Amino acid sequence: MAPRPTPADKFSFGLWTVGWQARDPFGDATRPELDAVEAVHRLAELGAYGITFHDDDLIPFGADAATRDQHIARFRKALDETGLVVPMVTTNLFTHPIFKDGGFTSNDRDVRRYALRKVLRQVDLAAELGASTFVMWGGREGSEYDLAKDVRAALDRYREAVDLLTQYSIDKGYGLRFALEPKPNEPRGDILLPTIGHALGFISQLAHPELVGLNPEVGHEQMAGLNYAHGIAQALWQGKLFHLDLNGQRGIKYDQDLVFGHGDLMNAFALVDLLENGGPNGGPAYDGPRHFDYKPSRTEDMDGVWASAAANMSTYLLLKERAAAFRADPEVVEALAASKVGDLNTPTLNEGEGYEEFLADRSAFEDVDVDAVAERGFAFVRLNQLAVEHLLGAR
Ligand code: GLT
Ligand code: MN
Ligand code: MN
Repeated sequence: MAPRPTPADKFSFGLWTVGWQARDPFGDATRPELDAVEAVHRLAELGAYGITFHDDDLIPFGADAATRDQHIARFRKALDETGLVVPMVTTNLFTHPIFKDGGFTSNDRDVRRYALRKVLRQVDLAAELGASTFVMWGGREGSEYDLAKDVRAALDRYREAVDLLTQYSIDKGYGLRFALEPKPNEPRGDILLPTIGHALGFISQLAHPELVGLNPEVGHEQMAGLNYAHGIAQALWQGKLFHLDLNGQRGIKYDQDLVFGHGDLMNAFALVDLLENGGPNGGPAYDGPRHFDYKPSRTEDMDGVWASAAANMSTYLLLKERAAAFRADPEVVEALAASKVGDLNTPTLNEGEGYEEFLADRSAFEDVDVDAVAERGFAFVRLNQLAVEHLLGAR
C-alpha cells in the first residue's frame, strides 16, 4: 500500500504542473484550463502542503491592476481555506514573445529593463504571500548561434540583475533567498548557467552570494548526462541547496518532466536517501520543500492529472520507507563497512600533520606494498545489489 502524504512531508507543486494543458510543439492542448483555486483545493486534499507559481500562472500577462488584485484575492482565500502555503514563487520570463532572446540577458536593453521590472513586481508579491524562496529559471537566457551572443557580457547583465534583486530584498527587509535553476538547453539551443556547477561558479561572482543558491531539477541535470544525486550532494556541501525540483527523465533527450521516480529510479532512491538520511547525524540533510516540477503526460485526462500528482508524493514516500529499511538492515551496515564508505570521513592527514611530517612518513609511500593494496576489492556491487533488493521490496 502506498503511504498517504501529510503536510508534515512538505510536498509542494507548481501551479503550472497540474495546470499544464499539454500543449506541445506538435499538438494542441488535450486538457481544459485549471482554475488556480481548484488546484489549491485539490492539492490540499491530496496531502500537499504548498503551492508555487509564476506571476503569469496566476495573473494573466498584461492584466490591469484591478484584475490582478482580484486574482490574488481569490487565491489568498483558497490558501486560507485550505492552509496551503506558498514557500516559493518565480517569474515567467519565457512565454511572451518579448522574451524571445531572453529577459535579463536579451541583446535588447528595453527587454532587459522590462524583465527586471517584471521580476521586481513578483518579488513584492513573494513577500506579500510569505514566500521565502524566489526561483529563477532562465530558460530563454541563451542562444542558438554562438556569434550572436557575447556570453561574457550576458553574464555581466545576469549578475547585474541578480545583484539588484538581492539588494532590493535586503533594503525592503523581505528576507528572500534566490535560487537559480540550471538547465542545459530547451527552449534555447544553449542556456546560460546550464548545470549545477556553472551556476555555483556564477554565484561566487555576485555581490550577495550568501543570498543566492540553487533550485536543481532532476531532469535538467540528466538531460546533460549528469548524476543528479551527486549534484545535489555538492550543492548541499556548499550550503547552496535552497530548493529543488523533483521529477523524472529517461536519458539525454527533450525535457520530459515525468513523475518523480518514473525515470532513473535507482538515482531517485539514492537522492531520497541523501535528502532524508544524509544529515550529519543520520537525519535529513535538507529540510526545505519537496517540490514537484513535473508535467502530467499529454495522454492523461483530469483524473490522470490528480493521479499523477498523488503518484509523485507516494513514490517519494515509498522511497523514503525503502531508504529507512536499507539503512536499518544489518547486512547493509556490514556491506557499507566492507566498502569503507564511512572511512571516507576520516581525514587523509593525521591531526596536526603538515607536509613535512607527511613526507617523513615512510609507511605512507616508500613502504607501501602497492600490489597488495591494489588487490583489495571494494565490494561496491554487493552494496548496490542490497540497494536493489530493498528497492524491489525483496528485503
Ligand atoms: C518551466 C520550467 C521549469 C521551471 C519553472 C520555473 S518554469 O516550467 O520547465 O523547469 O522550474 O520557472
Ligand atoms: Mn523540466
Ligand atoms: Mn523546474
